Amino acid sequence: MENTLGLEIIEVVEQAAIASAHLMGKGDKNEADRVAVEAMRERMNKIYMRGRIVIGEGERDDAPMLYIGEEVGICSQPNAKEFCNPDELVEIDIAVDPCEGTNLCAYGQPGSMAVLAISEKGGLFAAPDFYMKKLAAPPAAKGKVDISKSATENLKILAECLDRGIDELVVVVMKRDRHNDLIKEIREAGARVQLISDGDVGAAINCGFAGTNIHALMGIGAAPEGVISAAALRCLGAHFQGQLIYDPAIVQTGLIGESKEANIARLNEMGITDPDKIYTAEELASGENVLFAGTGITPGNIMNGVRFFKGGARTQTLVISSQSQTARFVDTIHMHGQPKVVQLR
Ligand code: VTB
Repeated sequence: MENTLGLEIIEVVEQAAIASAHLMGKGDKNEADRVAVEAMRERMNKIYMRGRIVIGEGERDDAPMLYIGEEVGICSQPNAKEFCNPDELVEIDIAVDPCEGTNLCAYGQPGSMAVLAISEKGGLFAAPDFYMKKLAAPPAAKGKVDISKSATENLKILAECLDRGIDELVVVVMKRDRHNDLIKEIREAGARVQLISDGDVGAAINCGFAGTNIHALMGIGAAPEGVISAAALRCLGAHFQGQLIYDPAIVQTGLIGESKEANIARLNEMGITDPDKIYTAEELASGENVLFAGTGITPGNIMNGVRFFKGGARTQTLVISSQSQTARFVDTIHMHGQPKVVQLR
């Protein structure tokens, strides 16, 4: 799965990021998302693979492209019979978020990325469009911090694992009313809080690398993106746990319906019999081979955003692979114009 597919997957996220970056700062998040979806799908459909979207833009009826269940790859194309032998190809599951942090992109703020995770069939949890309580932490704290413990307890454990004072810890939390108590508790415990407006995938990934000065992600974000974060953190050997949130008393807006009972029924229908289950990174991204790829749209902590120049663009992509046990930063110059201009900036 790794070699040529890996390279092509890089181009998938690069193309999505370049498309969104054209709309960076234009104030239109839907358009920034739409162009990324289109670019991602177009590039994906040129890959000689049998891919299936398990996490995408939503249910088929709501999303015209990259909807859940959509078959992608050249073999899914109408004229494919002539040159594709599906029996020769492994089936691949794909989780995508073509423009993670659409607001960040639309308002020119740091931290938006085009991301995806792939695995062999069945290797990624098909998370429903619900919310998810998340806990991400560095490898040293893997399996030691626990989402069912209080933030205060987890900060003590984290400080021990990282051999530093609680006051030397930085916890990323999304700035939402639902997190007011959590933020207060983290501050009272002595740690520092980095509030972000959006984009918890990037924040989670930062926890997997030493030197980012981000030591944990806590709080509630979207569930599908939780799987993509889990894929990256699993490959990095870092800690990730997620628990679905279905109670509208906890998250009042957005993705979930207004009745707790109806939400539970919806989860049951999807085959989730224990809605309170706490999932580990290894359960959310359980495949033998898992690969994460993300290209910065706007600049982030560990990656640059897309930089345009006359006739081209330069991108930076992070590819993390469980198979080769590598985290690779890929720096690409895209030459669009004629005559070609290759600028090192
Ligand atoms: C967004 C987005 C995050 O969760 O906030 C979303 O910025 C859902 O939360 O990166 P809200 O409905 O409160 O905005 C993420 O998409 C990913 O978890």
